[in-house]
Amino acid sequence: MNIYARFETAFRRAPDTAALICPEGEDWTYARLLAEINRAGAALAAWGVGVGDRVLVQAEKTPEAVAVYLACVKSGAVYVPINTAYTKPEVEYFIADCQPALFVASRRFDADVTVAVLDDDGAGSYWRGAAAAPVLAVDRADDDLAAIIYTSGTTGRPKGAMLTHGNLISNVEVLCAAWGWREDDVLLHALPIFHVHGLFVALHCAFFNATPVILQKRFDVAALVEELPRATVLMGVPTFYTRLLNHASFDATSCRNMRVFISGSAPLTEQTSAAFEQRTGLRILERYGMSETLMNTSNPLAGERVAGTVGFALPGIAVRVTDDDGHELPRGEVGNIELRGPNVFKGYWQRPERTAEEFRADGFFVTGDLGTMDGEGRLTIVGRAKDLVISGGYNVYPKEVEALLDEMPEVVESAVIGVPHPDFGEAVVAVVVADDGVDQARVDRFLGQRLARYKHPKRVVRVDELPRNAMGKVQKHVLRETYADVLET
Ligand code: MLC
Ligand code: AMP
Repeated sequence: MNIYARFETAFRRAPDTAALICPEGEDWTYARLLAEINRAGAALAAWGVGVGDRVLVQAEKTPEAVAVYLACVKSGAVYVPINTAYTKPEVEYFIADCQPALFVASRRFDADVTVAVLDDDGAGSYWRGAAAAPVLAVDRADDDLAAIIYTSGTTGRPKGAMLTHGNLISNVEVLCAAWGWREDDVLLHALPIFHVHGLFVALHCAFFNATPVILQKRFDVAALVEELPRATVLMGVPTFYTRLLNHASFDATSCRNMRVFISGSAPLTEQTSAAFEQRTGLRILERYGMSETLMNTSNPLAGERVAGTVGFALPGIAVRVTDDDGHELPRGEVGNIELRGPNVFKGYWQRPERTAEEFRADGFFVTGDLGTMDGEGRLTIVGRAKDLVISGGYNVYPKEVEALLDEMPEVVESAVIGVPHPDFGEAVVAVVVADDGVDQARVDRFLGQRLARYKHPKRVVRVDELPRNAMGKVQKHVLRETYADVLET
């Protein structure tokens, strides 16, 4: 079934309920949202988007962008959201890879693809010729694609994880039950809507129940604290929680109506968890997910939430910890986290070999995360087999940054690592073998038009040589230890 049909059934039952509460603009009821989805659907049709066509979207977080997302899914198109921070060369890669029928952008974009400008009422605008006639949701099978979410691997460029209607439906059903979603819940939404956390976890839970969403354009801690009293649920990355704790007026009173604070996308430290509980009396509920699999495990809503763990496998999802041959390890041992279930994606867009490499013969997906499971089935993530930095919940692939640094004429070689950062949990540092002239400013200038800002090294360290093992491989763990303190200010 088309997941949108499930949303629409809920929306129709609650036409007068606030859907999107916009502190910086006009609020939309669910009746208004339905009308805007029809308008966006008509616009998609006018732009020639058909069933199965990819719609690439790099848009600011607005109610209109939400309507475009829902209209894409409704019309059977495949929604492909990308980070608003990406530079032109990064966007061009996604255009070439997913071959969209339409690129919906917040601003004008000069490329060899049809571009609809979302926030511009002039010529070339997204809404051109869009009559708001209602149309039915296009029938979709569970196995049909709803979205492609780009994520990088350990090698090469970003790969598109193909998520189906069945993946999305099964996950939102499981999450609404696990987190006890209520008719009177109000979601405070400060995450970006181009990743699974903000889009398929947060928005879907609210839309499935047609409950209100306070849609904040971006994360701003003061604005968040201001809105908290009228919310019941917040979903965030750990940086949200450390910033809340650093905000003087955040206390138990701000949380008086809060039912649950949920954290994910990056490790929540036990320290943050304890400090949060001490300040508010509430224990953050941590869960674990990925672009390829949506949500996999969660601490319980009722029952003990153990800090430092990501809880139990969600219903219907099998989680195991294995050795490198895929054999399940005894409880308590550390190994690869593998998963199987209706939440697991269909494969990487147009990369069957890469897809095959990441699945076991019995259908388990190898996540690249390392973990251990206790006797009760609680999972703890202890590290990553993949070379990946998670900074403030954004993934940065060292290979991508290294490849660009190595293009600098003054750089002989480079190694990019993640080191502890007080705000982002972990952040990017580049260790380079290079001429004297290479410093932070020079690197920033070089990467400027080529790489999204959040991927830029927060510190560039110049060395004479990189540590290598007997095989000649750069020993990143040595670098991580050596430079562990460089960002702890
Ligand atoms: C912003 N900057 C970052 C950064 N975010 N640097 C490193 N890591 C980050 N995460 C940099 C900008 O480039 C800029 O640099 C400066 O910080 C200020 O930018 P900003 O946009 O004003 O930052 P801010 O709004 O404070 O953003 C921080 C943040 C944001 C934590 C709110 O990063 C965020 O929303 N993160 C959530 C990401 C997310 O949704 N992840 C889910 C992935 S899904 P300069 O140099 O220009 O000053 C997933 C699966 C799952 O992982 O399990 O959920
Ligand atoms: P992404 O590819 O952006 O979807 O990021 C997914 C990765 O985020 C996972 O493979 C984990 O490494 C990490 N992740 C998600 N949730 C958690 C969590 N609660 N604790 C630690 N890491 C997490």
